[in-house]
Amino acid sequence: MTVLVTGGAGFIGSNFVFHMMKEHPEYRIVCLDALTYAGNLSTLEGVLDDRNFRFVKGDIADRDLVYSLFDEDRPDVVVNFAAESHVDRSIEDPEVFLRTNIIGTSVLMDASRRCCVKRFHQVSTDEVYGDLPLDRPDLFFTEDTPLHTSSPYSSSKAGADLLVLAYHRTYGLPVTISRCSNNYGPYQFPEKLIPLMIINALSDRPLPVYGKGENVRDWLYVEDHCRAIDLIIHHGRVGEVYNIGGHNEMKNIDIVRLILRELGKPESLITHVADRKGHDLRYAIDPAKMHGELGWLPETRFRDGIVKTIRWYLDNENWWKDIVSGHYKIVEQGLVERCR
Ligand code: NAD
Ligand code: TDX
Repeated sequence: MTVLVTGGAGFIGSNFVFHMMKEHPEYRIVCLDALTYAGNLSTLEGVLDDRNFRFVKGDIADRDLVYSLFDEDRPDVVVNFAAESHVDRSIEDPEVFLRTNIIGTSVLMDASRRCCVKRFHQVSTDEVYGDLPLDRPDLFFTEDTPLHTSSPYSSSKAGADLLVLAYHRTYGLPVTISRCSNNYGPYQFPEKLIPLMIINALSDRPLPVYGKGENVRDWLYVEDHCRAIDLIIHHGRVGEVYNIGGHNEMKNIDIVRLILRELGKPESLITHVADRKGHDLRYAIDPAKMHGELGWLPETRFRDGIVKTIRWYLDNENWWKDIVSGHYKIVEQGLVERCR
């Protein structure tokens, strides 16, 4: 079995590569990643020489490259993590989000049709449902919640989701989609809330909280997300959407305070800054379908996961310091050469 993992040099994709190589050592894993600012090949250094692993640097929207990769590697399953993933960047400059997240997904699906892949799995997000009000804790996103996006990022992900379902209906492509809540854990790029706050706190720099910090996210430890996708590609029903998340709702300000407490740093580092434009208020997933059909439940409670995550950033200073200094892009060329 050959699994093509796109975006495998990013946060969730790399954790998924490690998960699959551990759980399915007989599978061949091919990783296609453009190594944008968010891709870090050093993350995958430990598996680059594994004979069941291949890394290819390339853009999912590059049709010639994608077709020749499919012709060479004949993937059975495609799991598409590759995306522009940061909401704030999409507000500054939407275009690359449309190209990667929508056009890139369609190119991958065209290649998947040509090669008759057995499953095309699209990694989507709960942000396609828009947001929920803060004063209605009884409301959750289900798979039937209408798409109602707020940012260029979430709109591009919703556009991709619609295309994926259209390829299923029109061409019979065997697709599944997962819509997950906010992930946290090792190897998350330090532009996202949790790693940014940990790193700024460690460096005694201000912690920029948007607005009052009252916005709520439903946090999932990344390994729980990887386990869920593994289950969906093996046992999920073709044409279906699965919500992944697990009643771990937290206000941003409470997370920031918790991180400061764990690191023994003062709350005076918190700096309230201008709110994000169009800032979604609350995300909360109802994971009943994942649980009922596939027996999945999150295993890591937020309290344990955040402590593990903080410990990981403390123990892996070189990983994030290389990103902060830009050194990770200097060592990248040598690593890419090693993969040829
Ligand atoms: P990330 O930004 O850490 O990684 C994205 C990876 O995709 C990077 O390695 C990057 O180099 C690669 N990439 C970007 N454009 C590419 C292109 N054109 N061709 C090939 N590779 C390209 O993102 P992440 O947080 O790991 O998210 C992975 C996926 O999961 C995304 O599709 C995202 O929408 C989705 N998701 C993320 C979260 C979250 O909390 N991080 C939650 C739900 C869903
Ligand atoms: O500096 C910050 N200050 C702050 O208050 C940053 C970076 C964020 N925030 C707030 C905005 C959000 O309410 O923290 C919350 C989380 O922000 P992000 O880490 O940027 O995540 P979010 O916008 O919720 O989107 C994430 O979850 C869904 C991922 O980045 C997406 O890829 C995923 O689809």
